[in-house]
Amino acid sequence: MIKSKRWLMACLVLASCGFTATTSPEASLKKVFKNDFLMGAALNGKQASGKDPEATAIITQHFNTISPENVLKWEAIHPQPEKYNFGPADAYVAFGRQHNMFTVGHTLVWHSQTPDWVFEDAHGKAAGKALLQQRMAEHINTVAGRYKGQIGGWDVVNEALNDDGTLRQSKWYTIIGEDYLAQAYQLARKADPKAELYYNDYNLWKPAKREGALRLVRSLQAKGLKVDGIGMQGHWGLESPSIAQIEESIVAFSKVGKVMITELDIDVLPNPSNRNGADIDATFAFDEKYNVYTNGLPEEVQQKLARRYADIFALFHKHREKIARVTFWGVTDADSWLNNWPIKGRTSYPLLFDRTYQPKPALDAVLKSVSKSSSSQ
Ligand code: 9MR
Repeated sequence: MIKSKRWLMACLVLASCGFTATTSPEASLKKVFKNDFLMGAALNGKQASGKDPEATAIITQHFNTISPENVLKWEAIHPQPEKYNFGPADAYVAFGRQHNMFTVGHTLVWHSQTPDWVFEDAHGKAAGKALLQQRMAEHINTVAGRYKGQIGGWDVVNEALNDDGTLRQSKWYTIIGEDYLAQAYQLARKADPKAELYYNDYNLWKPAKREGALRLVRSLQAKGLKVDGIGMQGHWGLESPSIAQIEESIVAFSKVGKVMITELDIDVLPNPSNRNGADIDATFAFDEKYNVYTNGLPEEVQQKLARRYADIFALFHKHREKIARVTFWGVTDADSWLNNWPIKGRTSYPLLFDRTYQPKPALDAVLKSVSKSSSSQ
């Protein structure tokens, strides 16, 4: 392959020619990390139903765990009070069984992607506490019960915290009160006693939110509830959070249970408001100046992304005894939610495979990060 002048310049600056986009055909993330943690990806509906054969090839070569990007969310599986739409979720679970993968459930109780009717009574007024509790119970019993023994672990409650560590004033909270959290874990345990039960959130590297998550999980465990671990969503940037900030949370969370890096992707696009995390409501109007790589990612940015992934995976490998699973939020760049957040219609590059299913230098970086971490110890 003929390298561009820009690439050569980048090599000179880096004093090395960096990571390459070609990896050996046998290279496999799940094999490289087989003694360390599970490696996973979130699947969209098309992938979960096996209708994206090129994605299936990547998934089966590299991953041994899957998460459902959307098919198990309330609005998708339970759109109306009496109507469940199990088809796509059944296909997802069948995909996991067919390929012998640890199959994650995401998510039972969340403030987002939950239809309005859940929080309303028959007259369209705010539902009372008893009605909402009854709905939560019916939903968890039905969904977690249906996949009992097939889903290995559930994100029981997703994103219950504000960034300052206090509890989010979601409708769950305002109608039921703080107790909705304990009830959700109790119901999930009853519906599938053997499934692992997690708490999952974004921005958990922030010290106040880290403390909030620890307080929450410890308080549930103190009530005798089963919470097996914390999922740290990895919606991170090229520079932030720092490796030290991520590390502090991994170490802190390992004291209360398993640590999982869920929803990993690295956003390389400019950030209109220094936003971070994954607050779905924090969106901006489209502006071309924030959509800077429509014709491909410049080589120096590819290399920067690869180095960022190398540093992150060296950290994960260093803490491999604490980390149970690392899951990317998507398979290829074309699938990523970051094409539409925080601005709709952008061309994003957050994952290890490009829009044509080809490996990026970032894949090479992750595959090589094990030796980097081992040699630095
Ligand atoms: O990736 C998901 C995207 O397709 C959906 O439109 C979006 C809607 O809420 O949810 C995305 O996934 C979110 C995940 O469920 C929870 N953490 C933040 C993720 C990114 O928004």
